[in-house]
Amino acid sequence: MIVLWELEGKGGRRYSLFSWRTRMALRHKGLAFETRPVRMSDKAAIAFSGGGTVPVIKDAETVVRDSWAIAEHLERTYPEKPLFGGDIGRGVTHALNAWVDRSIVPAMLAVIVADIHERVDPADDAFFRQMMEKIVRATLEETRASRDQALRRLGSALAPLQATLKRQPFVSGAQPAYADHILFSVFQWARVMSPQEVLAPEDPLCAWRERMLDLFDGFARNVPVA
Ligand SMILES: N[C@@H](CCC(=O)N[C@@H](CS)C(=O)NCC(=O)O)C(=O)O
Repeated sequence: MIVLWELEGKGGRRYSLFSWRTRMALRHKGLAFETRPVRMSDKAAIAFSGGGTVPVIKDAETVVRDSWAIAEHLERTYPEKPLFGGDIGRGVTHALNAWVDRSIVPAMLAVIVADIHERVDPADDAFFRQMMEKIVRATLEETRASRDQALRRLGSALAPLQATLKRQPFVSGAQPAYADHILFSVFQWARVMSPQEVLAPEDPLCAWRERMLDLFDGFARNVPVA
């Protein structure tokens, strides 16, 4: 049985966006797993991994930290139901991973950071505020005041994906793969922690998000959300 360490917020919400990549990858491979909730400020709980971030998995005796390293481990160890589709697919998916992390994650964070703060474990309250205010270079209160602007910036950042999903049902083509799980993690993060709708109903990303929520018997749909 694989064990996954991930963040837990109020009401049992599992809100680590990077851990959602791992959750989806595990279900994609059809692998059973158990989860261990950790608090963001409790680095001791994951010190065994050699780092201070989640996701971390333990697969038999192997400990792997970092969502990309975990995806590579799963692909190597369980080649059935591919996440990448070969070396070229892995390379292109890695490029998408970097682009989503540098363009889409910060754009989404600016929209939802104050909502996330309201839903983190109370013991993480001060830690979360301090870390995020440094990252977004504004107070949480200021981010609320500039939300409309942040939503417009998010929409512009998503334009290449809107164009892609007008032509094909998934980022990876006809079927979902890890590239879809990478992008989906950002929307699931928002869904779990913020009541703010971030997509217009006519946006092709909206129908794609529904398709992703339907995967694996509604695995991502049926969790505590904002
Ligand atoms: N590149 C890492 C990023 C992981 C990451 O930043 N995780 C966040 C939670 S979503 C975390 O643990 N943050 C705690 C901290 O930075 O102190 C990955 O893909 O796993």
